[in-house]
Amino acid sequence: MSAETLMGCLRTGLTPFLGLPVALEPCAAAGVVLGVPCDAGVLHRPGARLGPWALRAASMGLGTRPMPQRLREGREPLGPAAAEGWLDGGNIPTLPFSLKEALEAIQTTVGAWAAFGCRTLLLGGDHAMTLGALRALSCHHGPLGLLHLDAHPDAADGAAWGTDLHHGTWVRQALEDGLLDPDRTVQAGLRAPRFDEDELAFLSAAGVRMWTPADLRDPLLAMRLMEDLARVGEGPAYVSVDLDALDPAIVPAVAEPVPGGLSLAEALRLVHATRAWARPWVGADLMELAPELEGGEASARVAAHLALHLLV
Ligand SMILES: [Mn+2]
Repeated sequence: MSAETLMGCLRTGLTPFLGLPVALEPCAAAGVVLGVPCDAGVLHRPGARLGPWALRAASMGLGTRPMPQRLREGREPLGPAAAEGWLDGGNIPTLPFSLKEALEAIQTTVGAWAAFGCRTLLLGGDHAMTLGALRALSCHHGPLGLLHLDAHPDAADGAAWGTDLHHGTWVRQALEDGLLDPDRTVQAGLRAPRFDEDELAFLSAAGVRMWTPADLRDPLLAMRLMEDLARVGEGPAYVSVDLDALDPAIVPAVAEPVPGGLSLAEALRLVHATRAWARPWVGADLMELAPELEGGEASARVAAHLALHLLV
């Protein structure tokens, strides 16, 4: 965000994400940021419906060029600005009462922007909402590769709650419906205790690569993870970030915090690896920020920084 843009935001009182120009009707652009103010899929601690406002507020006044990881004798100039040519498309009009209708609205809106060649970044919203974007983008691009950062594998079936639509099921749904290419699907940050082995068995059988935070700290395993990650980008790909992938010490305001998560540096290492992909990701999201829970503002700031690095 330039100083001029910041002044403009202060003057109008409006806070588009990173100060981007606002365009509520789909049109041609490099990409579009869309809020998803719905958490109808949350099991325990709701509040992610307010995520888009917190994420936009946390992006106020951020510079547009993330610092490089190293500054070597002035030879490491700042890279290109993040979100160059992007728009803030406002929030997708999701009804707060119906998960099914919310998913339809997301699919329609994301599909309309994708038809103009726009990449999309969703600001969640709970993680069930990702399914709407995957439905829309797989229509345009075919089965998608997936980099999925999360404490949970999100591959439950309908058995536990009597419905296969909630924020813990979307990966299974997407795989079963052929929206994802399982050979190019990688999950990292997994660590939540399990009730049973069902989800992991399903994902293993599908061929999904699953990695824990501890794996990232083992040089050999981290190298294999990076090889898996490189394969994700061999075709059109999606990057989905459940903010609970990060450690609750830095991101406590999520529905299901699990201790022992990724540091920001570790999450950024994974995000930076996507820049080596042959083509940029076609869609991404930052999900599950529930800003009314304890630590909301600090959590939102971490999320805004992640977004900045994603958008370079
Ligand atoms: Mn999730």
